[in-house]
Amino acid sequence: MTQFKLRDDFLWGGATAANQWEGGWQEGGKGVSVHDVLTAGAHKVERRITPDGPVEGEYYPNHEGIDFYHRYAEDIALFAEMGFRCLRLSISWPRIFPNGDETEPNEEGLAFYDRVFDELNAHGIEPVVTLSHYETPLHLVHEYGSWRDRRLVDFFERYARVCFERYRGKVRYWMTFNEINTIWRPDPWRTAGLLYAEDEDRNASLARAIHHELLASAKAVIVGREVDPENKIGCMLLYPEMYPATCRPEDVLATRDAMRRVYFFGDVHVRGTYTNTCLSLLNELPGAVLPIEPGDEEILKAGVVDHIAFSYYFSSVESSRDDVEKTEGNMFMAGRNPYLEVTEWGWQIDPVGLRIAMNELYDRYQVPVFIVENGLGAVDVVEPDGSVNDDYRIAYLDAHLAEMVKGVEIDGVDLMGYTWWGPIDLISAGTGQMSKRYGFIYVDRDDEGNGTLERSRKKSFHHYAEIIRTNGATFSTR
Ligand code: BGP
Repeated sequence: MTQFKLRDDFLWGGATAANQWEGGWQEGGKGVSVHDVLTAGAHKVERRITPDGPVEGEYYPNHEGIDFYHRYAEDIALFAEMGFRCLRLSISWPRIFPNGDETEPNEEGLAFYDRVFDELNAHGIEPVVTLSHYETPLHLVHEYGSWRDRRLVDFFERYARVCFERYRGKVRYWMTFNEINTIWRPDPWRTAGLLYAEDEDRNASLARAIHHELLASAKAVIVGREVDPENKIGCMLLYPEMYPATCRPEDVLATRDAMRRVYFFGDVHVRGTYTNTCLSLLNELPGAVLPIEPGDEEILKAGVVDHIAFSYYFSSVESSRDDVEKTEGNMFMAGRNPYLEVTEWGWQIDPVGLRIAMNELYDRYQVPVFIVENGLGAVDVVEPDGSVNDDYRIAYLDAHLAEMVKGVEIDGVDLMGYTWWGPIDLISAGTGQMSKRYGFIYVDRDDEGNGTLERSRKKSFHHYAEIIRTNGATFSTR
């Protein structure tokens, strides 16, 4: 009998993104990113984009984030106290190439991440680095129309090479684009710097941007391997589990059709080619032509990833008819499932869906998978004694980990690790709020930017530390 178990080097940790926590938006020579022009939103309200640049009188929460730029040593010490084996973080592209199209990188930006990676390594924490987490330099949007333009492939390749060379030996785990499949959104600003003009042929632009991002991702993988064959480089998908609303075959088909938007990117990244799944989807979009040039197909083949990283927050229900009630979801609206509860932000809580998702990805691709985002955004109450008793966060974590361990111990999924989203409170990507808190560490800051930024441990901090210390033993099925 084969005994499946969590890897001995299972990567327990947390996940963050530069734009949501660093702050220092104009320090150290950093340029402006697409995230720096997103205003704060409100409860369940998306943020507005001021595409030409920050506007006087508006509040841009990412500009200061939670000031990780200055407080990284203190934050890393807290992660070390929890026993983190890894920390997922992103490099801000405009910190390294402020405009994106320079030929020489910004030394101050590079030096900042040297300090951060050195600090992590000194604590025995593996950096897990995303090269592009919603941080395209704004200049590339203005000058080139962002990923519509093929020149971005070269800019990204240059940026990736600089990072791989500079951090060789300090970083071994990499991801190219965060949630690359969110480009299907009607307004893929964060993911691809695209804001469609009214009269624009959207399908044509979308297909161009998709191909350019995939090419850039493959080139980065090729370069990363060339610089250091020890590098482990993955893609990163937003993975919503999807269920048919009923057992009507048409609903099952509608579910499969909706999942093509996820598998499109998994297929190219792992199989190195536009499969029938990808092409059948494009065929439904008049004008969507992939701008494939000679040599591109070889690049996609050579640049296949080592593993698949994914975010998992919610599941959705799909129907072939327009008869399913909708609720909020991460980046996309979801079909409401009457069997599930929702978070305060309307995201459906579905731990079993995580086990199903791991299995689906591993079945389909047979490369290791890595859960690099999962978490609960909730309003926390600070008690008069300063404590935060976030039992709801603990319950969410435990329920998901229990299913995750089943996915490994019973189903045999090869899982590299688990990084909780936002182990320290940070700016919400979707709403720009601070009050949508994910952290095990509380940060004193509100939605308007008031507060001391002081850090403190929530109840869940001690809980997660114990889980890591025992390598998830309480969830074992044996
Ligand atoms: C993912 C992003 C993260 C993060 C997370 C939670 O889509 O990769 O950057 O923000 O979702 O979403 P939110 O911050 O909107 O609650």
